[in-house]
Amino acid sequence: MTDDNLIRAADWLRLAERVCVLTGAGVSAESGVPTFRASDGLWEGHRIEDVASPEGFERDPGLVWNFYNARRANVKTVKPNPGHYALAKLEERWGDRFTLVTQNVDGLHRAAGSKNILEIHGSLHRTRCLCCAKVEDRGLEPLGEAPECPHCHGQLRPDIVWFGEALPNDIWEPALVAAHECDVLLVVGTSAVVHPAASLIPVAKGRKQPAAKVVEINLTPTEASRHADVGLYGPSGQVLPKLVERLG
Ligand code: BV8
Ligand code: ZN
Repeated sequence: MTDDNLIRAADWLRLAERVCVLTGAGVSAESGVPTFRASDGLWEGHRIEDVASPEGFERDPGLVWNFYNARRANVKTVKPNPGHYALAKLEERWGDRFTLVTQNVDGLHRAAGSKNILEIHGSLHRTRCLCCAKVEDRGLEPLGEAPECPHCHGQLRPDIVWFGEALPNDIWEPALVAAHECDVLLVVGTSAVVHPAASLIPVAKGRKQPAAKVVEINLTPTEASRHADVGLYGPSGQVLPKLVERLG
């Protein structure tokens, strides 16, 4: 990451009225949460359609609950890293004109103090009942292979958006607005492969003049890079604190 790219990004942020951030698994990598598409990716040993799709859950709910209980157990042992804390610090500067849209389900942004968070793919902490539809925050305790709803004894599923499922409107709409209205969009730690999350990036670029400035923070260029006005390449746990420091 070159200093003048950092300075450009900080200058754009300094002038920004509204800031939006889109994060992916890379922002939690330095906390010890495996990413999805790296060689040690999470999906290794599990086909997506078996563990992160409604069909897979229908076919073998026990396998899916084992997969999610293992992820809950992993996240229980980890802490936010300096990148999460830096984003919480940035939010203090803009308040409700700062929106953090995350694809992550690990809850680490909230643990680091971020407030205005849109968890567009749901959360490992929550379950949803297939019968009474009640959503509960169940922390990260193991829930066994066939947890029952405490209200109606119906079958529970993770409150997570699986492949082939629509994102919850009440979360996705505000994310679209935040991307459309922002002056700067930080795209942090995502391969920008999964849709519609990745479409937030061209949405920010496509809004009325002047188009938002897109800053990509990643280890390497990604699908997002072609929309980025600048790329800050390095571990987000190091780059984000440097950006906050530069902002002054
Ligand atoms: C939908 C919950 C329809 C699960 C997740 C073909 C083309 C385009 C789209 C599709 C297609 N075929 C199918 C689709 C649609 C599909 C999709 O996008 N598929 C992809 C794979 C092609 N999308 C869907 O199915 C969505 N729903 O389309 O519904 C519909 C519409 C209306 C009505 C009914 C139905 C639902 C998508 C949501 C799926 N759920 N998560 C779970 O988590 O258990 S997605 C999953 O991937 C995670 O949420 C994850 O966050 C997300 C994206 O991955 P990343 O976060 O980007 O992680 P990844 O490993 O890929 O990348 C990590 C990055 O970090 C890398 O770039 C790496 O370099 C970087 N990095 C690593 N370390 C660091 C770092 N950067 C900085 N610092 C570091 N230290
Ligand atoms: Zn129920």
